[in-house]
Amino acid sequence: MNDGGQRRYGPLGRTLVIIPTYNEAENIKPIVSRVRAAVPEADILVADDNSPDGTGKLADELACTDDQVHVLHRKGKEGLGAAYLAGFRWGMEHDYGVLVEMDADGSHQPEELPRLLTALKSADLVLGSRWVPGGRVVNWPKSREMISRGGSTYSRLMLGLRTRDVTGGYRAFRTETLKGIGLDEVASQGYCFQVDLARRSIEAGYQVVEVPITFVDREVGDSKMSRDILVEALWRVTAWGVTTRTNRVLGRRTP
Ligand SMILES: Nc1nc2c(ncn2[C@@H]2O[C@H](COP(=O)(O)OP(=O)(O)OP(=O)(O)O)[C@@H](O)[C@H]2O)c(=O)[nH]1
Ligand SMILES: [Mg+2]
Repeated sequence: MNDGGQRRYGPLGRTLVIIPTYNEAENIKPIVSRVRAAVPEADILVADDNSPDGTGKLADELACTDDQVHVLHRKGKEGLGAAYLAGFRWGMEHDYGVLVEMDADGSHQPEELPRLLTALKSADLVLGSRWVPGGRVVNWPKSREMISRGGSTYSRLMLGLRTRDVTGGYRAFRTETLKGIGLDEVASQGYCFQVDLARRSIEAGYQVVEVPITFVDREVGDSKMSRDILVEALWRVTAWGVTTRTNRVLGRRTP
């Protein structure tokens, strides 16, 4: 927990990079090989939701020839949040000390992961951040940037957070942090899953730091961004904001 920077952090332990996939056939092999090259000591878990394009089968082929690559086959598309929760549980059962979130489409550059892991030596959660000095986005349409920046700003204001990039999905958690925030109560499915984990970690008093990243827009494959995902994010963040404020007024802690 955050005690004014006085806390001593234990060793990180083994790292598991969790990559959720839905129809990422063109991306899965390149991303796995980039992670293996950038952080050779880390293991990888591909959490595939039975992608119709055969991503799961391609991941199995990688796992057959590399015992640091694992595949979690899930029965169908249930959203990013559910895939990560299943991946986190798998990582906890297998005693990893660090659980990393990374997209399959190359937006989160594996070559930047060592910097996130170095920062985690003295933190509970490291957020790869597009909106701190040194962070940036490459090739993103202005409309997407506005949605993302707007989502972060709205979430920060509603939830009273100081974090600049609350919606980003390139993160490194100490496993203890995820155990401490109570994953059983996390119901968010789409992108607000990321806001949910960030606010829970901050509200629980964990040391959350942002490290600048260069986010690169996907070059191949289709986006899973949808109107439903945005609507879910908007109503959940608004509901959390109202609850947080009400609890502050009543002097209660937000669950
Ligand atoms: N297992 C699983 N993975 C998902 C699901 N939805 C998205 N993903 C994966 O989550 C990661 C992020 O999804 P993206 O579609 O890249 O979302 P985005 O970055 O906002 O959209 P883009 O603009 O297309 O990059 C990718 O690796 C997806 O394959 C899902 O329902 N299940
Ligand atoms: Mg993407």
